[in-house]
Amino acid sequence: MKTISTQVCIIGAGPSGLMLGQLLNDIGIDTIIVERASLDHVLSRVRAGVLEQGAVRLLERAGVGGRMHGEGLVHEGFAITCEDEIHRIDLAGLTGGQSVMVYGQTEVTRDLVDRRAETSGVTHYEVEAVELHDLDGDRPYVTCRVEGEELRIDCRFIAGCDGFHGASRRAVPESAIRTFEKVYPFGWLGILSDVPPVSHELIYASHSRGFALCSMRSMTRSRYYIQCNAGDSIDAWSDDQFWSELRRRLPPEIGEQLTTGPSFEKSIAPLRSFVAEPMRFGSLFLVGDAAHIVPPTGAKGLNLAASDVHYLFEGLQAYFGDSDSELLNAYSERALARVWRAVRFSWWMTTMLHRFPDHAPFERRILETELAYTLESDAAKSALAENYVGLPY
Ligand code: FAS
Ligand code: PHB
Repeated sequence: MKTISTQVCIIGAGPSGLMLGQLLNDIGIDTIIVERASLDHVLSRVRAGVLEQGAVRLLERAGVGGRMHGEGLVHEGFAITCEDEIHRIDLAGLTGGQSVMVYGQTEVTRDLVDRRAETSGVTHYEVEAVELHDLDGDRPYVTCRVEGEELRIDCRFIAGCDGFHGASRRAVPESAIRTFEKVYPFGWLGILSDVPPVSHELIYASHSRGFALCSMRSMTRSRYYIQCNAGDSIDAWSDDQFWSELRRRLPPEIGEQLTTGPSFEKSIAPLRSFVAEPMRFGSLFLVGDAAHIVPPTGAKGLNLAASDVHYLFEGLQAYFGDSDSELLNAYSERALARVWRAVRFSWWMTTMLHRFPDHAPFERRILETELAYTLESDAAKSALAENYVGLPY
Protein backbone atom coordinates (compact mmCIF):
# COMPACT_ATOMS: atom_id res chain seq x y z
CA MET A 1 0.00 0.00 0.00
CA LYS A 2 1.36 3.42 -0.96
CA THR A 3 1.58 5.85 1.97
CA ILE A 4 1.54 9.64 1.74
CA SER A 5 1.16 12.26 4.45
CA THR A 6 -0.48 15.62 4.90
CA GLN A 7 -1.45 17.88 7.80
CA VAL A 8 -5.23 17.73 7.28
CA CYS A 9 -6.99 15.02 5.28
CA ILE A 10 -10.36 16.31 4.05
CA ILE A 11 -13.03 13.79 3.11
CA GLY A 12 -15.44 15.23 0.56
CA ALA A 13 -15.08 17.86 -2.18
CA GLY A 14 -18.41 19.60 -1.63
CA PRO A 15 -18.59 23.21 -0.45
CA SER A 16 -17.38 22.32 3.09
CA GLY A 17 -14.30 20.41 1.95
CA LEU A 18 -13.38 22.84 -0.80
CA MET A 19 -13.83 25.95 1.37
CA LEU A 20 -11.78 24.47 4.21
CA GLY A 21 -9.10 23.13 1.87
CA GLN A 22 -8.65 26.51 0.21
CA LEU A 23 -8.44 28.52 3.42
CA LEU A 24 -5.85 26.11 4.87
CA ASN A 25 -3.77 25.88 1.70
CA ASP A 26 -3.70 29.67 1.44
CA ILE A 27 -1.90 29.91 4.82
CA GLY A 28 0.50 27.07 4.07
CA ILE A 29 -1.28 24.23 5.86
CA ASP A 30 -1.11 21.16 3.64
CA THR A 31 -4.34 19.33 2.77
CA ILE A 32 -5.42 16.39 0.62
CA ILE A 33 -9.07 16.00 -0.38
CA VAL A 34 -10.49 12.57 -1.19
CA GLU A 35 -13.84 12.63 -3.01
CA ARG A 36 -16.04 9.64 -3.82
CA ALA A 37 -17.79 11.12 -6.87
CA SER A 38 -16.35 12.21 -10.20
CA LEU A 39 -15.46 15.86 -10.75
CA ASP A 40 -18.25 16.10 -13.34
CA HIS A 41 -20.78 14.80 -10.83
CA VAL A 42 -19.63 17.22 -8.14
CA LEU A 43 -19.92 20.11 -10.61
CA SER A 44 -23.37 18.98 -11.80
CA ARG A 45 -25.06 19.30 -8.42
CA VAL A 46 -27.67 22.11 -8.14
CA ARG A 47 -28.83 22.52 -4.49
CA ALA A 48 -28.57 25.84 -2.64
CA GLY A 49 -29.11 29.35 -3.94
CA VAL A 50 -28.79 31.93 -1.13
CA LEU A 51 -25.58 33.01 0.65
CA GLU A 52 -25.45 34.88 3.97
CA GLN A 53 -22.91 37.68 4.25
CA GLY A 54 -20.74 35.46 6.47
CA ALA A 55 -20.49 32.92 3.66
CA VAL A 56 -19.79 35.69 1.15
CA ARG A 57 -16.92 36.96 3.31
CA LEU A 58 -15.52 33.45 3.74
CA LEU A 59 -15.60 32.85 -0.03
CA GLU A 60 -13.88 36.21 -0.59
CA ARG A 61 -11.16 35.11 1.86
CA ALA A 62 -10.81 31.85 -0.09
CA GLY A 63 -10.11 33.93 -3.20
CA VAL A 64 -13.36 33.17 -5.02
CA GLY A 65 -15.26 36.44 -4.62
CA GLY A 66 -14.74 37.67 -8.20
CA ARG A 67 -17.41 35.84 -10.21
CA MET A 68 -19.76 35.82 -7.20
CA HIS A 69 -19.77 39.63 -7.04
CA GLY A 70 -19.83 39.85 -10.84
CA GLU A 71 -22.76 37.50 -11.43
CA GLY A 72 -24.42 37.12 -8.02
CA LEU A 73 -27.56 39.11 -7.16
CA VAL A 74 -27.72 41.16 -3.94
CA HIS A 75 -31.19 40.82 -2.44
CA GLU A 76 -32.44 43.25 0.25
CA GLY A 77 -35.80 41.58 0.73
CA PHE A 78 -38.14 38.77 -0.24
CA ALA A 79 -41.90 38.20 -0.30
CA ILE A 80 -44.13 35.87 1.65
CA THR A 81 -47.51 35.23 0.09
CA CYS A 82 -50.46 33.82 2.00
CA GLU A 83 -53.16 32.65 -0.41
CA ASP A 84 -53.73 35.86 -2.44
CA GLU A 85 -51.95 38.27 -0.06
CA ILE A 86 -48.43 39.51 -0.78
CA HIS A 87 -46.13 40.70 2.05
CA ARG A 88 -42.58 41.95 1.51
CA ILE A 89 -39.98 41.25 4.18
CA ASP A 90 -37.64 44.25 4.04
CA LEU A 91 -34.40 42.57 5.08
CA ALA A 92 -32.28 45.72 4.76
CA GLY A 93 -34.79 47.91 6.61
CA LEU A 94 -35.26 45.36 9.41
CA THR A 95 -31.57 44.55 9.90
CA GLY A 96 -29.85 47.91 9.56
CA GLY A 97 -28.89 47.39 5.92
CA GLN A 98 -28.01 43.71 5.68
CA SER A 99 -28.72 41.62 2.57
CA VAL A 100 -28.17 38.14 1.11
CA MET A 101 -26.39 37.10 -2.08
CA VAL A 102 -28.27 34.94 -4.59
CA TYR A 103 -25.54 32.84 -6.22
CA GLY A 104 -26.02 29.12 -6.87
CA GLN A 105 -24.09 26.42 -5.02
CA THR A 106 -23.18 25.01 -8.43
CA GLU A 107 -21.25 28.22 -9.17
CA VAL A 108 -19.68 28.29 -5.68
CA THR A 109 -18.43 24.75 -6.23
CA ARG A 110 -17.09 25.55 -9.70
CA ASP A 111 -15.25 28.61 -8.37
CA LEU A 112 -13.70 26.63 -5.50
CA VAL A 113 -12.67 23.73 -7.77
CA ASP A 114 -11.00 26.17 -10.18
CA ARG A 115 -9.26 28.01 -7.32
CA ARG A 116 -7.92 24.77 -5.84
CA ALA A 117 -6.51 23.78 -9.22
CA GLU A 118 -4.91 27.23 -9.64
CA THR A 119 -3.25 26.92 -6.23
CA SER A 120 -2.11 23.31 -6.77
CA GLY A 121 -4.36 21.79 -4.12
CA VAL A 122 -4.40 17.96 -4.26
CA THR A 123 -7.85 16.39 -4.78
CA HIS A 124 -8.45 12.74 -5.63
CA TYR A 125 -11.84 12.10 -7.29
CA GLU A 126 -13.69 8.80 -7.74
CA VAL A 127 -12.01 7.45 -4.63
CA GLU A 128 -13.35 4.15 -3.27
CA ALA A 129 -13.49 2.40 0.11
CA VAL A 130 -12.61 5.44 2.26
CA GLU A 131 -11.98 4.38 5.85
CA LEU A 132 -10.88 6.40 8.87
CA HIS A 133 -8.46 4.99 11.44
CA ASP A 134 -7.00 5.82 14.89
CA LEU A 135 -9.29 8.79 15.50
CA ASP A 136 -8.48 8.70 19.22
CA GLY A 137 -4.78 9.30 18.77
CA ASP A 138 -2.78 12.18 17.33
CA ARG A 139 -1.68 10.16 14.29
CA PRO A 140 -4.93 9.27 12.51
CA TYR A 141 -4.94 8.03 8.97
CA VAL A 142 -7.30 7.43 6.07
CA THR A 143 -7.18 4.45 3.74
CA CYS A 144 -8.86 4.35 0.35
CA ARG A 145 -8.52 3.13 -3.22
CA VAL A 146 -7.47 5.59 -5.92
CA GLU A 147 -7.53 4.35 -9.51
CA GLY A 148 -7.46 0.79 -8.21
CA GLU A 149 -4.43 1.37 -5.98
CA GLU A 150 -4.65 1.12 -2.19
CA LEU A 151 -3.57 4.39 -0.54
CA ARG A 152 -2.86 5.33 3.07
CA ILE A 153 -2.91 9.04 4.03
CA ASP A 154 -1.19 9.81 7.34
CA CYS A 155 -2.29 13.12 8.83
CA ARG A 156 -2.67 15.13 12.06
CA PHE A 157 -6.39 15.79 11.64
CA ILE A 158 -9.27 14.52 9.52
CA ALA A 159 -12.06 16.88 8.42
CA GLY A 160 -15.24 14.90 7.73
CA CYS A 161 -16.79 17.03 4.98
CA ASP A 162 -18.56 14.11 3.31
CA GLY A 163 -22.18 15.04 3.77
CA PHE A 164 -25.12 13.23 5.34
CA HIS A 165 -24.38 9.87 3.72
CA GLY A 166 -20.61 9.99 4.13
CA ALA A 167 -18.15 7.71 5.93
CA SER A 168 -16.99 10.15 8.62
CA ARG A 169 -19.95 10.24 11.00
CA ARG A 170 -20.29 6.46 10.59
CA ALA A 171 -16.68 6.03 11.73
CA VAL A 172 -17.59 7.30 15.19
CA PRO A 173 -18.62 4.69 17.78
CA GLU A 174 -22.39 4.87 18.35
CA SER A 175 -21.76 5.26 22.08
CA ALA A 176 -19.84 8.49 21.42
CA ILE A 177 -22.43 10.24 19.28
CA ARG A 178 -25.93 11.58 19.97
CA THR A 179 -28.26 12.38 17.09
CA PHE A 180 -31.45 14.41 16.88
CA GLU A 181 -33.75 14.00 13.88
CA LYS A 182 -37.09 15.09 12.54
CA VAL A 183 -38.28 13.84 9.11
CA TYR A 184 -40.95 15.99 7.46
CA PRO A 185 -43.96 14.30 5.76
CA PHE A 186 -43.30 15.97 2.38
CA GLY A 187 -40.52 16.83 -0.06
CA TRP A 188 -39.56 19.64 -2.41
CA LEU A 189 -39.90 19.14 -6.16
CA GLY A 190 -37.50 21.59 -7.78
CA ILE A 191 -36.87 22.61 -11.39
CA LEU A 192 -34.41 24.80 -13.23
CA SER A 193 -35.61 26.52 -16.40
CA ASP A 194 -34.01 29.16 -18.61
CA VAL A 195 -36.88 31.60 -18.27
CA PRO A 196 -36.86 34.99 -16.50
CA PRO A 197 -37.90 34.73 -12.83
CA VAL A 198 -41.43 35.88 -12.03
CA SER A 199 -40.07 38.46 -9.57
CA HIS A 200 -36.72 40.16 -8.96
CA GLU A 201 -36.84 38.85 -5.38
CA LEU A 202 -37.64 35.43 -3.88
CA ILE A 203 -41.24 34.53 -3.11
CA TYR A 204 -42.10 32.04 -0.33
CA ALA A 205 -45.73 31.00 -0.92
CA SER A 206 -47.98 29.57 1.80
CA HIS A 207 -51.12 28.11 0.23
CA SER A 208 -53.85 25.61 1.12
CA ARG A 209 -52.59 23.44 -1.78
CA GLY A 210 -49.07 23.46 -0.38
CA PHE A 211 -45.87 25.49 -0.19
CA ALA A 212 -44.06 26.93 -3.22
CA LEU A 213 -40.85 28.92 -3.66
CA CYS A 214 -39.91 31.18 -6.55
CA SER A 215 -36.14 31.61 -6.70
CA MET A 216 -33.55 32.16 -9.39
CA ARG A 217 -29.95 31.70 -10.47
CA SER A 218 -29.87 34.84 -12.64
CA MET A 219 -32.40 37.15 -14.31
CA THR A 220 -32.61 34.61 -17.16
CA ARG A 221 -32.57 31.35 -15.18
CA SER A 222 -35.34 30.48 -12.69
CA ARG A 223 -35.32 28.02 -9.83
CA TYR A 224 -38.79 26.98 -8.62
CA TYR A 225 -39.95 24.52 -5.96
CA ILE A 226 -43.31 23.11 -4.91
CA GLN A 227 -44.06 21.02 -1.84
CA CYS A 228 -44.83 17.46 -2.94
CA ASN A 229 -45.62 14.14 -1.26
CA ALA A 230 -42.60 12.50 0.35
CA GLY A 231 -43.00 9.45 -1.88
CA ASP A 232 -43.50 11.34 -5.17
CA SER A 233 -41.38 10.51 -8.21
CA ILE A 234 -40.31 13.12 -10.74
CA ASP A 235 -41.88 10.85 -13.40
CA ALA A 236 -45.27 11.77 -11.94
CA TRP A 237 -44.64 15.45 -12.67
CA SER A 238 -44.56 16.71 -16.26
CA ASP A 239 -43.39 20.27 -16.81
CA ASP A 240 -46.97 21.32 -17.58
CA GLN A 241 -48.22 19.79 -14.35
CA PHE A 242 -45.46 21.54 -12.42
CA TRP A 243 -46.16 24.97 -13.94
CA SER A 244 -49.91 24.57 -13.46
CA GLU A 245 -49.52 23.63 -9.77
CA LEU A 246 -46.99 26.38 -9.12
CA ARG A 247 -49.31 28.97 -10.67
CA ARG A 248 -52.23 27.75 -8.48
CA ARG A 249 -50.17 28.30 -5.32
CA LEU A 250 -49.29 31.90 -6.18
CA PRO A 251 -51.52 35.00 -5.93
CA PRO A 252 -53.24 35.53 -9.32
CA GLU A 253 -51.38 38.81 -9.99
CA ILE A 254 -48.10 36.90 -9.69
CA GLY A 255 -49.24 33.68 -11.34
CA GLU A 256 -50.36 35.64 -14.40
CA GLN A 257 -46.78 36.96 -14.78
CA LEU A 258 -45.18 33.50 -14.69
CA THR A 259 -43.00 32.75 -17.74
CA THR A 260 -42.93 29.00 -18.28
CA GLY A 261 -40.61 26.87 -20.35
CA PRO A 262 -38.89 23.47 -20.46
CA SER A 263 -37.07 22.34 -17.33
CA PHE A 264 -33.49 21.14 -17.75
CA GLU A 265 -33.19 19.93 -14.18
CA LYS A 266 -35.91 18.35 -12.09
CA SER A 267 -35.38 16.68 -8.69
CA ILE A 268 -37.15 15.85 -5.45
CA ALA A 269 -35.36 16.49 -2.14
CA PRO A 270 -36.59 14.95 1.10
CA LEU A 271 -36.83 17.33 4.06
CA ARG A 272 -35.33 16.56 7.43
CA SER A 273 -33.79 18.27 10.45
CA PHE A 274 -30.76 16.41 11.79
CA VAL A 275 -27.96 17.22 14.22
CA ALA A 276 -25.11 14.99 15.45
CA GLU A 277 -23.40 15.91 18.72
CA PRO A 278 -20.60 16.52 19.40
CA MET A 279 -18.94 17.55 16.11
CA ARG A 280 -15.48 16.42 17.17
CA PHE A 281 -14.15 12.94 17.99
CA GLY A 282 -10.46 13.02 18.83
CA SER A 283 -8.67 13.95 15.62
CA LEU A 284 -11.87 13.91 13.50
CA PHE A 285 -13.95 17.06 12.99
CA LEU A 286 -17.40 16.79 11.35
CA VAL A 287 -18.25 19.73 9.08
CA GLY A 288 -21.41 20.78 7.21
CA ASP A 289 -23.95 18.17 6.17
CA ALA A 290 -21.81 15.42 7.74
CA ALA A 291 -22.97 16.84 11.09
CA HIS A 292 -26.33 18.49 10.39
CA ILE A 293 -29.14 18.79 7.89
CA VAL A 294 -31.82 21.47 7.71
CA PRO A 295 -34.94 21.72 5.51
CA PRO A 296 -34.01 24.23 2.76
CA THR A 297 -36.87 26.61 3.66
CA GLY A 298 -34.56 28.91 5.61
CA ALA A 299 -31.69 28.65 3.06
CA LYS A 300 -29.31 27.58 5.83
CA GLY A 301 -27.68 24.31 4.69
CA LEU A 302 -24.80 25.73 2.71
CA ASN A 303 -24.51 28.69 5.07
CA LEU A 304 -24.05 26.44 8.11
CA ALA A 305 -21.31 24.62 6.22
CA ALA A 306 -19.61 27.99 5.86
CA SER A 307 -19.77 28.85 9.56
CA ASP A 308 -18.51 25.39 10.52
CA VAL A 309 -15.57 25.94 8.16
CA HIS A 310 -14.94 29.35 9.73
CA TYR A 311 -14.73 27.89 13.26
CA LEU A 312 -12.60 24.90 12.24
CA PHE A 313 -10.26 27.03 10.15
CA GLU A 314 -9.70 29.38 13.11
CA GLY A 315 -8.88 26.38 15.31
CA LEU A 316 -6.48 24.75 12.84
CA GLN A 317 -4.77 28.08 12.13
CA ALA A 318 -4.09 28.57 15.86
CA TYR A 319 -2.96 24.96 16.32
CA PHE A 320 -0.51 24.82 13.44
CA GLY A 321 0.55 28.47 13.77
CA ASP A 322 0.88 28.91 17.53
CA SER A 323 0.56 25.37 18.96
CA ASP A 324 -2.60 26.69 20.60
CA SER A 325 -5.42 24.10 20.84
CA GLU A 326 -7.99 26.27 22.60
CA LEU A 327 -10.09 27.13 19.54
CA LEU A 328 -9.90 23.56 18.24
CA ASN A 329 -11.15 22.31 21.60
CA ALA A 330 -14.00 24.83 21.38
CA TYR A 331 -14.95 23.92 17.76
CA SER A 332 -17.88 21.64 18.51
CA GLU A 333 -19.45 23.94 21.11
CA ARG A 334 -19.03 27.07 18.95
CA ALA A 335 -20.36 25.38 15.81
CA LEU A 336 -23.31 23.68 17.52
CA ALA A 337 -24.49 26.92 19.14
CA ARG A 338 -24.95 28.44 15.68
CA VAL A 339 -26.18 25.17 14.13
CA TRP A 340 -29.07 24.81 16.60
CA ARG A 341 -30.17 28.42 16.03
CA ALA A 342 -30.34 27.74 12.29
CA VAL A 343 -32.04 24.36 12.86
CA ARG A 344 -34.67 26.13 14.95
CA PHE A 345 -35.22 28.84 12.34
CA SER A 346 -35.43 26.34 9.47
CA TRP A 347 -37.91 24.20 11.43
CA TRP A 348 -39.98 27.29 12.28
CA MET A 349 -40.16 28.56 8.67
CA THR A 350 -40.89 25.07 7.35
CA THR A 351 -43.64 24.41 9.90
CA MET A 352 -45.23 27.82 9.40
CA LEU A 353 -45.25 27.77 5.58
CA HIS A 354 -46.01 24.15 4.64
CA ARG A 355 -49.19 22.09 4.85
CA PHE A 356 -48.84 18.99 7.04
CA PRO A 357 -51.14 16.16 5.95
CA ASP A 358 -51.47 14.88 9.52
CA HIS A 359 -52.15 18.17 11.28
CA ALA A 360 -55.42 18.42 13.24
CA PRO A 361 -57.61 21.54 12.76
CA PHE A 362 -56.19 23.07 15.94
CA GLU A 363 -52.57 22.83 14.69
CA ARG A 364 -53.65 24.24 11.34
CA ARG A 365 -55.24 27.28 13.01
CA ILE A 366 -52.20 27.82 15.22
CA LEU A 367 -49.88 27.85 12.18
CA GLU A 368 -52.20 30.19 10.26
CA THR A 369 -52.11 32.51 13.27
CA GLU A 370 -48.29 32.19 13.53
CA LEU A 371 -48.00 33.38 9.94
CA ALA A 372 -50.60 36.15 10.34
CA TYR A 373 -48.87 37.44 13.48
CA THR A 374 -45.44 37.28 11.85
CA LEU A 375 -46.65 39.32 8.88
CA GLU A 376 -48.37 41.99 11.00
CA SER A 377 -45.71 42.45 13.71
CA ASP A 378 -42.53 44.45 13.11
CA ALA A 379 -40.93 42.68 16.07
CA ALA A 380 -41.71 39.27 14.56
CA LYS A 381 -40.53 40.37 11.11
CA SER A 382 -37.30 41.67 12.64
CA ALA A 383 -36.67 38.28 14.23
CA LEU A 384 -37.36 36.57 10.90
CA ALA A 385 -35.08 38.97 9.05
CA GLU A 386 -32.12 38.68 11.44
CA ASN A 387 -32.23 34.89 11.15
CA TYR A 388 -32.65 34.93 7.37
CA VAL A 389 -29.64 37.22 6.72
CA GLY A 390 -27.65 35.05 9.14
CA LEU A 391 -26.88 35.31 12.85
CA PRO A 392 -23.33 36.42 13.70
CA TYR A 393 -20.49 33.86 13.63
P1 FAS B 1 -22.17 17.92 0.46
O1 FAS B 1 -23.14 16.79 0.62
O2 FAS B 1 -22.48 19.03 -0.49
O3 FAS B 1 -20.74 17.34 -0.01
C1 FAS B 1 -20.23 16.14 0.53
C2 FAS B 1 -19.25 15.57 -0.47
O4 FAS B 1 -18.67 14.39 0.11
C3 FAS B 1 -19.92 15.14 -1.77
O5 FAS B 1 -19.20 15.64 -2.87
C4 FAS B 1 -19.90 13.62 -1.70
O6 FAS B 1 -19.79 13.02 -2.98
C5 FAS B 1 -18.66 13.36 -0.86
N1 FAS B 1 -18.68 12.06 -0.17
C6 FAS B 1 -19.72 11.43 0.40
N2 FAS B 1 -19.33 10.26 0.96
C7 FAS B 1 -17.99 10.16 0.73
C8 FAS B 1 -17.00 9.18 1.05
N3 FAS B 1 -17.33 8.07 1.73
N4 FAS B 1 -15.73 9.40 0.65
C9 FAS B 1 -15.40 10.54 -0.03
N5 FAS B 1 -16.29 11.51 -0.37
C10 FAS B 1 -17.57 11.30 0.01
N6 FAS B 1 -29.17 24.03 1.10
C11 FAS B 1 -29.69 25.26 0.96
O7 FAS B 1 -29.27 26.18 1.66
N7 FAS B 1 -30.71 25.49 0.03
C12 FAS B 1 -31.18 24.47 -0.79
O8 FAS B 1 -32.07 24.69 -1.60
C13 FAS B 1 -30.65 23.18 -0.67
N8 FAS B 1 -31.08 22.15 -1.48
C14 FAS B 1 -30.54 20.90 -1.32
C15 FAS B 1 -30.95 19.80 -2.13
C16 FAS B 1 -30.41 18.52 -1.95
C17 FAS B 1 -30.88 17.35 -2.81
C18 FAS B 1 -29.43 18.30 -0.95
C19 FAS B 1 -28.85 16.91 -0.73
C20 FAS B 1 -29.01 19.37 -0.15
C21 FAS B 1 -29.54 20.67 -0.34
N9 FAS B 1 -29.12 21.76 0.43
C22 FAS B 1 -29.63 23.01 0.30
C23 FAS B 1 -28.12 21.60 1.40
C24 FAS B 1 -26.80 21.64 0.69
O9 FAS B 1 -26.64 22.84 0.02
C25 FAS B 1 -25.75 21.37 1.73
O10 FAS B 1 -25.98 22.15 2.89
C26 FAS B 1 -24.37 21.59 1.24
O11 FAS B 1 -24.19 20.85 0.07
C27 FAS B 1 -23.41 21.17 2.35
O12 FAS B 1 -22.16 21.03 1.82
P2 FAS B 1 -21.20 19.86 2.34
O13 FAS B 1 -21.19 19.86 3.81
O14 FAS B 1 -19.93 20.05 1.58
O15 FAS B 1 -21.90 18.49 1.92
C1 PHB C 1 -32.68 28.15 -4.13
O1 PHB C 1 -32.59 29.13 -4.88
O2 PHB C 1 -32.32 27.00 -4.47
C2 PHB C 1 -33.24 28.34 -2.74
C3 PHB C 1 -33.43 29.63 -2.28
C4 PHB C 1 -33.96 29.82 -1.00
C5 PHB C 1 -34.27 28.71 -0.23
C6 PHB C 1 -34.06 27.42 -0.70
C7 PHB C 1 -33.54 27.24 -1.98
O3 PHB C 1 -34.79 28.90 1.03
